[in-house]
Amino acid sequence: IFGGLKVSPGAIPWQVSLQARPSQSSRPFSHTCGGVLIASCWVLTAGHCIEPNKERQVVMGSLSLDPDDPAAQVLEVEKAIRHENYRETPSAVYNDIALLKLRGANGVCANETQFVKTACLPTGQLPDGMECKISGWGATESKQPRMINYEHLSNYGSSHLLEANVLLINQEKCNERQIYNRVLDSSMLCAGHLQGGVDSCQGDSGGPLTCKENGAHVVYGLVSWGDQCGKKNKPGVYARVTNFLDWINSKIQTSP
Ligand code: 4AZ
Repeated sequence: IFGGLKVSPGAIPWQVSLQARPSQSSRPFSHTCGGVLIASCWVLTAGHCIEPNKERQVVMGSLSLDPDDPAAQVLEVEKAIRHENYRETPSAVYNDIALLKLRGANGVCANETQFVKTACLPTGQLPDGMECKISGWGATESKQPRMINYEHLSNYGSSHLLEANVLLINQEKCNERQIYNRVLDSSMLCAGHLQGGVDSCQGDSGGPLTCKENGAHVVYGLVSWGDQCGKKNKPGVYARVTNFLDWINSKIQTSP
């Protein structure tokens, strides 16, 4: 997170860290993406966070990702479901959404605590200009590396969960020539500050953009892509969760 502040304990209890390692490896898991807990056994993340042939786990309840944190809950990922129309081009990432089913027993995976809670799904579109919140362990404005090596995240990403407030940006405005020049479709939305400085960044992908809808925190977007981070006229682009409500419900309902 560019231009962010440290999150207080329990303030973003639906934030998870998606961690991966090569299949059949004994290497440690390392943070690769954010995610959002939407039910005890289900996490929403970005489609581009799902690489093949990885073993995955999620960590929740901990701001520092320290496995010795007594509030941390570590859960195995039983399966990862990427959207069937996920597509990456040099200019954009389309339908950038995936569901992770966590391993548990009798429909219980994550345990609700002061530090672990689900976020709600949105029910409709929210107004342009609304203030919403992003969070993650990704790259910050300081020490911007040329490339991020997640095996050494603490060198480049944030070792503490960070948050920032961003504004929802009008879709037509964000598709203007000087911003994203017509590459945005209905699977995306823009949020940020057109003057620059406050933004999501690499390592925040898949994590939440939450807004208040009728008093409830709803996951309105998932960190997806952007032209670098914190640049003027290059706001963050988020997967537009309202576009995928039927997809989410159908996957959760039909999963054995
Ligand atoms: C990335 O590379 C990335 N400023 C994520 C978010 C943004 C840019 C890049 C948005 O994962």
